[in-house]
Amino acid sequence: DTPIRLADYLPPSHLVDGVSLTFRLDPGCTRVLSEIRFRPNPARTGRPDLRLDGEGLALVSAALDGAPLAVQPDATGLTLPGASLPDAPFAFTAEVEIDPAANTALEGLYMSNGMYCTQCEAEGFRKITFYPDRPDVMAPFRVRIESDLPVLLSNGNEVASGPGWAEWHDPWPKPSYLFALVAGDLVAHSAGFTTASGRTVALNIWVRPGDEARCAYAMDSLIRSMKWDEEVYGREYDLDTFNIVAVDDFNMGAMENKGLNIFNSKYVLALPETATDDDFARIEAVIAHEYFHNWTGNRITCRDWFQLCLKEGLTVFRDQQFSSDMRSAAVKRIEDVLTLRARQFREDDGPLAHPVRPEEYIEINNFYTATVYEKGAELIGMLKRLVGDEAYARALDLYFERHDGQAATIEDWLTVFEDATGRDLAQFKLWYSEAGTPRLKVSDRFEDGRYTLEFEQVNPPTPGQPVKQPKVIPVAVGLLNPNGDEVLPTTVLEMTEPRQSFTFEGLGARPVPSILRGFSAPVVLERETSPEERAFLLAHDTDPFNKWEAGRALAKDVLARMVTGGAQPGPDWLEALARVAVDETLDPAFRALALRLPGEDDMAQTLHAAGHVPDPARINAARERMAGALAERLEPELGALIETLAEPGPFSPEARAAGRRALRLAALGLVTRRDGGARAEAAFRAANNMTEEVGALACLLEIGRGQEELGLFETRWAGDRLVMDKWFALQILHAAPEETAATVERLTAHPAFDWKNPNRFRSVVGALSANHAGFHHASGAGYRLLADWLIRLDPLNPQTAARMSTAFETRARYDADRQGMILAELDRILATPGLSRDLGEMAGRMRH
Ligand code: B3K
Ligand code: ZN
Repeated sequence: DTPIRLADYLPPSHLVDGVSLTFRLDPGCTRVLSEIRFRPNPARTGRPDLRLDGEGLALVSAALDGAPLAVQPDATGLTLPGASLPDAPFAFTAEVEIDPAANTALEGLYMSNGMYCTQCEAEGFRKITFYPDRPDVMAPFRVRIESDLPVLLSNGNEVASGPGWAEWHDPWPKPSYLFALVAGDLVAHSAGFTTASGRTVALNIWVRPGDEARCAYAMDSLIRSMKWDEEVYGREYDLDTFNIVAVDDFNMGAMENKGLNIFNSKYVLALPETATDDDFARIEAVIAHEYFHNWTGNRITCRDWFQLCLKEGLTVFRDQQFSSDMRSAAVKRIEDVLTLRARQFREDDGPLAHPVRPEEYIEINNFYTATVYEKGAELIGMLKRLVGDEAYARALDLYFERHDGQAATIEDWLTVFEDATGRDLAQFKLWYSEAGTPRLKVSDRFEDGRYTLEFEQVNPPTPGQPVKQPKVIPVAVGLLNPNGDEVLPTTVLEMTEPRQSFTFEGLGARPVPSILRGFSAPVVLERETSPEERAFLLAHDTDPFNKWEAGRALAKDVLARMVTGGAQPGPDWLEALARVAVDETLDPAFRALALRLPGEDDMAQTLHAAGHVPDPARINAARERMAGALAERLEPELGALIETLAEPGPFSPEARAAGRRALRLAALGLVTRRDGGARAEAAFRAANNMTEEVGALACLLEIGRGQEELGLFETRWAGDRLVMDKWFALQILHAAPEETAATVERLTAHPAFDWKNPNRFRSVVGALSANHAGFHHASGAGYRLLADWLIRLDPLNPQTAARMSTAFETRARYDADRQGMILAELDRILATPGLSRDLGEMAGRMRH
């Protein structure tokens, strides 16, 4: 498979003025009739060929301006020779046959529980009909759907319907990847929204009959998102209808198709009894994310797939802003940084590292990564910090004004900021082109009231990029005096050189620095800091992120010493944490985050970066001892915490109540290590919401108990797919390292293990690699099992198989035995006959 390169970009040979599609739906044999009105692109000369993408299509007939065409498609499409095409607008019509029932890859038109649905991003439209399936070809679509199913949906507004058919028109020119069609026996949870300019919009969330009572939270999130985008970005919705459909079989979270978002049902359906607080928070974020794409992604789309971060980084940034406004900004920032480090720093550290704007790919679906999304969002955050809030708002207005209706590039985006602010962003652009996480080393000195911070940035090599240039790094800094008062409020230092120092005058005593406040840049901060200083910042820092970070760093230092030297957790950390745990002036959600111990994968990454070879079993054992010591130290306080945090009255999904539940469950987890599970058993039985039911069960499983509760849970929830996904995942996530692989084997033999359903597959096979010590068990059983399942899934669903193969990306951290076993599994995958381009690319990159 040959790579596609950014440098090879050519504008399309032809533009499309309009598309009409007719679908005669049938599970095994759907007919798709298309009429595409082409016009030569004035930006291209010399009568170039017109290439239409098409895969797995049985061509019935084709015609050009009504005259039958004898064309022979090849494996990936068909070419209409330029010399044979009119030098003026013309219509290409075709009729093709496709088989949605046989489509297990869940890309293109497929079926899920008797319902038809589509997924076209990135290149699924070519599995529906012949078309220039590239995002820089934008056109208005008309769609006619013929089917006996009661609900027939497509993009835009419904313009006509009758028994067995419906017609839709989307007036907004869009690329084919935003096309969508749904047909099924569905019911709607409906509401209305009036935009700022007075347009009324019908809102519908379409679900399977029986699920309509589970849509209220998603609808509420949608309405809040619509309002927020008007208030904060001045962006209104632009159609008469906004439809969301929940689908059980879906490769990812959701899809922003114009006016017809299609969602994995886990990001729509929620009741207090079935969804946890984390589920509610994710529903809110994903609903917002897809809605926000209407402007950042749909009205302004990407010129080509190398520009993916143009829409994804910006839209993630916007959904993060929204969630911080709806919830606690401090807690949201901490959670986002935890995810960034766990997924993106990990990616940047291994063989899959790539720039936020990659320069080549084999399969574009492999580039919907933490780097493009989460690091992409960090770049927007840095840009905003560098230019200031007011200039950011002006630049965004200019971006919407200048590029509405266009397929744009990162250059366009940065030019908007340069024009709006007069700033040169040439150096900033390196963040888009160079992969890897910069290391920021800091040292300081104090003389005669002058305090100097000295920074050095190191940009480590990544695959294909041995040498890097210095980046512009916004470093938000504050200074505290020794009694804990802030003597310098947050100030953004702009680092542009490899080495740079900043001096602060007129200080009475040596200050304690709080560096990289709010995590102002996606870098690894390296600074020798004493436990006392960390404890001081945990107690006094006014920046909530750095306050948490100080506790985190303290815990990681302790855990690292325990793993490498077998030490016991010292009183510094225990006392500092005990104070936070009972400090009623702090948000319970923050206290819960402070009590969460560093994850095992995170520790392995940290130890590896510090020059050690991480031993997963030792990390697991040390973390257990650490939790045990914390439980012992906090024992006198835990009972009261659990009592006082109990929420009286009906369940509320809002952040305040969720934070209290999170702290209460953190305390329950610790108490369970002291009381043998008595309180967790009682909490499980008393639970009236899924957060506490599953939380209490996890506490029991963590100490090797909970078998009876697992049985009760299964009996209660056997009919609920989303809840049963939790039942599967929990047992694997909390299995002892030596039992993890066996647990997976047992559960994959369970009759409810429907491995063709991506959610269920992820809840079992994904949970395997999320259990660090279990997956990396010295026997290699975890590696073998994962490879077995990837090889089995690949022919059916290459996208999901490829995504889950990233469990192997951390190979280089471990000892020679483990590395050898991982390599053997990658080789076994690569030797599989008929391996997909998706999994082949991933395994190949990880092999080298
Ligand atoms: N744009 C989609 C992701 C499509 C993934 C294709 N493999 C969802 C989102 O980011 O909003
Ligand atoms: Zn997105």
